[in-house]
Amino acid sequence: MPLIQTEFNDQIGTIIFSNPDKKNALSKDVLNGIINALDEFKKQDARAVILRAPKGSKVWSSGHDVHELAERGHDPLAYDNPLESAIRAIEHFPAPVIALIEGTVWGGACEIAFNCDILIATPDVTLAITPAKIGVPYNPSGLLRFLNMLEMSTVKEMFYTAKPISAERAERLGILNHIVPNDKIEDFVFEIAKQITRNSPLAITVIKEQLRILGKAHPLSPETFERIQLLRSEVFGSNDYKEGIEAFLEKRRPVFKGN
Ligand code: LCV
Repeated sequence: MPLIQTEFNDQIGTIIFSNPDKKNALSKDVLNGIINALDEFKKQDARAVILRAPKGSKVWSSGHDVHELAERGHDPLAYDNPLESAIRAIEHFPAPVIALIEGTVWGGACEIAFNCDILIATPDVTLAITPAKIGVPYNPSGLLRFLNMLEMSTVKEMFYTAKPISAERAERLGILNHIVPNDKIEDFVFEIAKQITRNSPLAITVIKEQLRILGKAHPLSPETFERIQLLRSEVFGSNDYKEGIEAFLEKRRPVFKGN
């Protein structure tokens, strides 16, 4: 199956990403494929986009491709990282992007899904935020994205434990817009997308951009930003970060020493 398949019907674009050997991990090729598909749909004036893994996936996505994470001493989630670029492509796409989620969602894939405009999932879905499991220092814009959706206490629990939360809890927290049975989710998502295409695309584009700007209205002084970056460099320069990746690749539990 190709990494990216696209469909375009009734002004609705569908992007099906897959990376079967790595549980749909978001490799740079998958991420660039999503970005290119969005560019194509923009040219076709898509009024809504559905982002999904292949039907029946047990793992929606296992997150960032760990093999591609930057080595120790380099920022694994820098501004130009393909994951960050794909997230911005979703945020800046002029029409709503709907995440159709089946299966488990891990790490950076949570951020991709959370940045979609509407999230619709099947009951078996779980969501896990995993940087602490790998020793990755998350980036400020990523943390802010989660803080825009969740209470601080929930963000802290999800980041500190790295444990998956259920679809039912995610809906209660406001992460998921709807939980729909597996045999009904495609029609349900397409119906919502069709409803969106019946409304004013210009109004929706401007409302989406206003919400993006207002959602980020957290002024940071340059000094504060620089301090955050220094803190992050202490992590991505650490032995723990190196150990987190090595442990994953060697399929063993990491032994973090806090340095
Ligand atoms: C590369 C993989 C991956 C993968 N990359 O199947 O958000 S952050 O900051 O944390 C960011 C850095 C990030 O997103 O990091 C990645 C976070 N993701 C995770 O922690 C999930 C890692 N994956 C898993 O826990 C398991 O693979 C799940 C539970 C998803 C599925 O388990 P299952 O037993 O069904 P395997 O673990 O056997 O995986 C099958 C193949 O996919 C590769 C994995 O290395 C294995 O490859 P081999 O067949 O060559 O051994 N794989 C899985 N996830 N993120 N490769």
